[in-house]
Amino acid sequence: MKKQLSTINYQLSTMRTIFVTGGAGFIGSAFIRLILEETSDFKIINFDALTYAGNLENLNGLDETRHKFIKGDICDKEAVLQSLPENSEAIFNFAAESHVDRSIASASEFVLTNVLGTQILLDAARAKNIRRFVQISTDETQGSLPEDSNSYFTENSPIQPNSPYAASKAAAEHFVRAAHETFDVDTITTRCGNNYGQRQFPEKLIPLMIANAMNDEPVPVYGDGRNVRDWIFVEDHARAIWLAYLKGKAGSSYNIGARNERQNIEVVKSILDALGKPHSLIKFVTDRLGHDRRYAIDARKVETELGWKPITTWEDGLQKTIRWYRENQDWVNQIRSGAYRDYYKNHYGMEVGAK
Ligand code: NAD
Ligand code: TDX
Repeated sequence: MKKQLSTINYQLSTMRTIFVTGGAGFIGSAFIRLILEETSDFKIINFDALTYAGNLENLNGLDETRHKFIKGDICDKEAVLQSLPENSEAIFNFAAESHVDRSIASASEFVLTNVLGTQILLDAARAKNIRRFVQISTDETQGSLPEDSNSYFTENSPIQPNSPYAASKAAAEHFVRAAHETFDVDTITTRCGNNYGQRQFPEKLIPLMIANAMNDEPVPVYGDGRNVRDWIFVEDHARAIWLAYLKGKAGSSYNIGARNERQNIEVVKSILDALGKPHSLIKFVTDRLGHDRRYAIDARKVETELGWKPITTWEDGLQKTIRWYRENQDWVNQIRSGAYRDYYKNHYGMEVGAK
């Protein structure tokens, strides 16, 4: 026993610390799992405010000798400074208000967390001499692409956000750039397309459709259902972020995508088919305001400069995702009660989860 403990102490002392914000959410928790599984010399401080989207169950089973959870808000400067160890290897900023529809209903929380919170972390990175700052951004900061064209978002596409969510993430990108240009903070910005996979909060398209369809409830499709999103399995995104951290050039941005464009209606039909549910569950509903038509990412830079390629195909990823939701109905049902039902009724004018 004594020997084991001394080995652990030795490991901790030689380990390097990374500070992950928003690690109790969908992508942050997948990222933490990946780092704990695929590296042996990094320990993680996971700093998360546990908003409606954060869930400690997303962290079940993690190696507690290498993962420490701290409940805290990135807008709380003192809490950030207290929790962030001096000379840490990196900050990975996943923490955000992340849902476009909620930003249309009320944008202030998005400005606070996504903009002010990012600036507080940038200041903390300077104060604590952090080696690298990785900002997890989104393709949505680059606006919307025309349909049926060969246009793609590249790292040089203009930043022209359309939703309040995207505007807040774009503002954060600008502050990250400013920290690099003005203070020489070593920054990396990643811009990814639409993620799907295990543990995604069922307000986003894919988990919402799975949860409703599993319960034989209508699946709401906005507008004509022909908006296009470029889908990537969450673990492939997490791997790209890690490579961008390890190999990226200071001050650079990296657009991450798996070359997997799909119309929403096609995605929804695939989910219903996989679950053996009828297409009659599809209910076309009022379109989202300012609904971006198409996102599509040119991934050549991450592929060539970082040597990254997605591993999971759309077919495998969707199957894995659906299997996870089927096997974790308690996780889903816990979320689809209380505040979620109020949100759903208010947004869609329909009830879910009431059985
Ligand atoms: P999510 O909503 O599932 O998780 C966000 C997490 O951040 C939650 O755990 C929440 O508790 C935490 N959080 C929110 N406000 C906080 C605050 N003030 N302080 C500390 N923690 C706070 O989001 P996600 O889908 O995992 O997205 C993670 C990041 O990736 C976001 O920055 C998002 O903009 C970006 N992104 C998401 C996608 C996608 O498809 N989901 C695609 C590209 C980029
Ligand atoms: O009920 C729905 N019906 C519907 O048709 C919902 C929730 C969505 N949709 C449509 C809107 C979009 O065209 O599906 C598409 C995907 O919607 P979301 O899952 O809300 O994602 P999106 O708006 O594309 O933004 C996502 O990708 C980029 C994430 O939410 C962001 O956090 C990320 O930055």
